[in-house]
Parts: sequence; C-alpha cells; structure tokens
Amino acid sequence: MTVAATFADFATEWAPRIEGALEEIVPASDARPGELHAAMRHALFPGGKRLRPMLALIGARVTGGDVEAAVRPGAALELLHTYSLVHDDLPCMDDDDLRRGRPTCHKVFGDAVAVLAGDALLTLAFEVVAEGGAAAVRCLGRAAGSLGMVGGQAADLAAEGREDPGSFEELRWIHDHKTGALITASLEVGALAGGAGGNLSSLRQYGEKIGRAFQIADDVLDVTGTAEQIGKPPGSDEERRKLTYPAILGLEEARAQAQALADEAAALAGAICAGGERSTLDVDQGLLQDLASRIVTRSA
Ligand code: GRG
Repeated sequence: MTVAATFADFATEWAPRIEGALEEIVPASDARPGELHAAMRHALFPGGKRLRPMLALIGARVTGGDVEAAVRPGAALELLHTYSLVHDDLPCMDDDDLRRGRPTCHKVFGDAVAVLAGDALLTLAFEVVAEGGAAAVRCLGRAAGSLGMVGGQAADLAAEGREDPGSFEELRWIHDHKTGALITASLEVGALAGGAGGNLSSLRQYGEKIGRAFQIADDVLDVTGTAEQIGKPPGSDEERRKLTYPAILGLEEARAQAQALADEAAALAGAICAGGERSTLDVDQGLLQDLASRIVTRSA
C-alpha cells in the first residue's frame, strides 16, 4: 500500500474513517431525548472540512505513531469544534442564520436546544478523547478553555462592544486563542493518542503557525470567496465592522503574511519528523509541507 504524500490524498483516504467514527459516537436521532440528538446531528452532518480530525491523524503519522489509534480522539476534536460553532452562531454571540450552507442549529431547534446540543457535544468530546490518554485530555481541556478558545472568544466579544478599533497585536492574540489553540491541540492530541513520546514542541510551533495562517486565509476568503465556497454570505466581517487581517493590512499584505507563516511552518517539517526510524520520513515531511501550503491556498 502506498503512503499518502499529499494532504488531499491523506484526507481522501481517512475521511470515511472519521465520518464512520462520528456516526458511531453520536447517539441516533431517535435515542431519547430525540430532539437533542437530532440537534447535535444537524450541527455535525453533513460536515465542513473536518480539518481538525485530519490534523489529529497527521499529528499521529508524522510523529511515527499509530494513526488508527488517533481516529476516535480526532473525531472528538470535531465534536468540540462543532459545539463552538453552534454556540458562536447563537443570537447572544454572532447571531448567524447560516452555517455550512444550512440554517444554524438554533434556527431549526430554538436557542435552548442549541445551547444544550453544544453542551452535549462538548462533554461527549471529553468522553471520547479520554481514549487517547490523560495527556490528550489535558491538552484539549487547556486549548478549549479560558486560556484558549473560550478565552479568545471572550476577548473577541469584549472588543466588538468597544469604540476603540483595537491593535494588530490584539487581533493576533484573539485569533491565536479563538482559532489557533484548537488547531495546535488537534495535532498534539493526535500525536499523543498515536503513542508519540518525546518532545512535541516543533509540532506545537507548526500548529501555531498554520493556525494563524488559517485565520488570515479565513478573513481573506470572507472578502474574496463566494457564498458557495464559504457557506454564508461573503462580506459579513466588513458588514459587522469586525477587526480582521485584511481590514488592518489590506488584502495583498494579508495574503503575503499567510504565505510567510505557511513557509515558516513548512520549514519545521524536518524537526517534527526527526527521531523516528521509519521508511516514510521524507513522505511525512512532504505531507506537512503540503498541508501548510493548502491552509493558505484553500478556497473553502
Ligand atoms: C462559542 C466557545 C465559543 C467559541 C467560538 C471557533 C469559534 C470560537 C468561533 C467560530 C467563528 C469563526 C467563523 C471563526 C473563524 C475561524 C473558524 C474557526 C472557522 C470555522 O472553521 P472551519 O473553516 O469550519 O474549519 P468547517 O465548517 O469547515 O468545520
């Protein structure tokens, strides 16, 4: 069997395993209480890019670990990510009607059920990530909580209510926490679940760089993408007068910074893969380089 050398091939190979795990993990819509489970499923299926589970599997592979063992912990990252989207869309937060091209969870099920569906996805994520060991649970807890994603969201909401437009440094801090922390944790949880020992600091640095690049690309897509590509009307950031990378840097400089971050991440591939005595070392490095590049050239 050949080993996937590009992110597209890797994702094609593993996507059915991730979908299968999610199907198996989340209770059926007729399991009591049916409305709650239907709301969780509405938010999860059909999914988006499933980037975070893929990062978990790649984290396991490039550290020489057992990719198979990272499948369910990787699915847990998608559960947690989906909870954050459901809560982010609520009227008390971003108040969005559309997500992934479909009505948001609270639009279909009402606010109370959407809050509970988010809560249930979050708690289910921790039940499942525990299969990857205590270190994986700790890593996810830290990345998702007040020092990570929830902290970033809180700072973002606080900034929105202010007159002062905020600085570039503040924007970066918000997104490193709101978006980047979970992206970095995805790689790390996968590495831990796959059995990687040793120092994961190069992998973490890689995650921080692609996390930041991902957010810049997201902001750029909000300006340049179509509704089909981004699953919601484009231009919503500008309409809300949100502080974004293109708003501060301009489109060209934002693109250039995303590319520079992707290049810096790709340069870490050798250090991340070092130490293992496996025949796939070169392919694994190439996979990390290709992933970094896809993060900024994506169109969805
Ligand atoms: C409500 C606790 C809480 C946190 C919300 C992640 C987040 C924090 C809010 C989402 C808002 C947003 C659009 C952030 C920009 C980057 C981002 C996380 C986009 C969505 O992720 P994708 O592009 O989505 O991976 P898919 O649908 O492909 O999974």
